[in-house]
Amino acid sequence: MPDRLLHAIRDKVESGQRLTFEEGLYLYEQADLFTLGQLANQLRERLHGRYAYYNVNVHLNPTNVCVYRCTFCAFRADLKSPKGYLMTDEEILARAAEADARGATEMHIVGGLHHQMPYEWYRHIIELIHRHYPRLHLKAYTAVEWDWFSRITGRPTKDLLAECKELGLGSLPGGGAEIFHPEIRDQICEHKADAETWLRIHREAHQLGLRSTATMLYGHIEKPWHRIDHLLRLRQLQDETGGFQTFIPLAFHPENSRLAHLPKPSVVTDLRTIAISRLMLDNFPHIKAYWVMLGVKTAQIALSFGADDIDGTVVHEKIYHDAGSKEPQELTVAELRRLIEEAGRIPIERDTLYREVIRGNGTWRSGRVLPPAVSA
Ligand code: V47
Ligand code: SF4
Repeated sequence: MPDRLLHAIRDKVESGQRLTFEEGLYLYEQADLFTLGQLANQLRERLHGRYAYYNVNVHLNPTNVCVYRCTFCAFRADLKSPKGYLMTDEEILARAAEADARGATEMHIVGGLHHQMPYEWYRHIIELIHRHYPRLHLKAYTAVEWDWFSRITGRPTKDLLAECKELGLGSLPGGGAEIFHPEIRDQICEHKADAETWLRIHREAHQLGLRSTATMLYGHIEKPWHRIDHLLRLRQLQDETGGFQTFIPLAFHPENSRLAHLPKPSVVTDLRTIAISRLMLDNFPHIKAYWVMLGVKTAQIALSFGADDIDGTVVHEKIYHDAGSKEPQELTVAELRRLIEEAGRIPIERDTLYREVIRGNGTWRSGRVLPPAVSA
């Protein structure tokens, strides 16, 4: 029976048909890794040929103080903890200046939900950076943060998104999705935005013309069926709006978290998750192997298991390094390109909206939308 199922799945992938929940679960639990990888790679190459994308970006986490206590999080700090920090305007602008000087096209801004800072502070960060560095694309605040802003202001998230878009918000990052199913979500992050809220906020962003990404935190207490359920909820919203650009599976890093007793997901789980994401999310243009989280070596292999993007130079990464990541805090463009080429792929620099970045004379501009084979 399983062999027959695998043949049926192969036929469906080859003819561009959609996979079901049962087929996704079978791929997780029973399919042989190489066959799975080969199927995902086939779809990946149909969409992107031999290209693999990277970007020149910088992370900014304005505060790590957070009212929530997600069990997997090693980044957060209590209000009075010596580990807690809150960046000043000067520090934020210095980071933005550094990003601009490095030729970054994107600043990825996420952080804690500070007990005492009002929504206006988070809004001010967008306005401040955009006013001084209008070319930097600001990919800012997860749906969990937007939901928090709505809770503390009493204003609808759609209004807040629209207001910040006017001030320079460019798109939404995909964090905070974790695992949607309440059986797991209620155990790892019971108080923060639930699945319906997370999805509603991304729908609203898409309706406002903002693009976004989506994530899934895997390898902790969830089962494979929770992951498939998660992917199908994303696929459904993407059918409706088409606003997601990329899916990023995030491997759980246990160190220093309240789940430190759990093992890290294995490389086999990492590769299976990348491949299954590619196959199930047939309406997502891109699958990202985030090198900080997977490690550079697994990220390289992932480029042949369904992934077509490896994120960027990153710089100042905190969330994974607080959780024990031994990967470097940043990669240079030369290193990113080399690791893509070594994996047998052709590197292309993209901006946040997946347009080719053309550089020369110490400056850059965005060119054609990538990739030619996909209309995002
Ligand atoms: O939502 C927190 C995860 C996310 C841990 O949109 C952890 O392009 C593993 O979403 N082990 C934030 N994961 C990061 C994120 C992201 C990263 C890169 C690119 C993009 C994008 C988004 O990090 C959180 C949570 O799911 N996280 N703690 C941990 N110990
Ligand atoms: Fe706070 Fe985000 Fe950490 Fe949860 S994952 S505790 S919301 S910083």
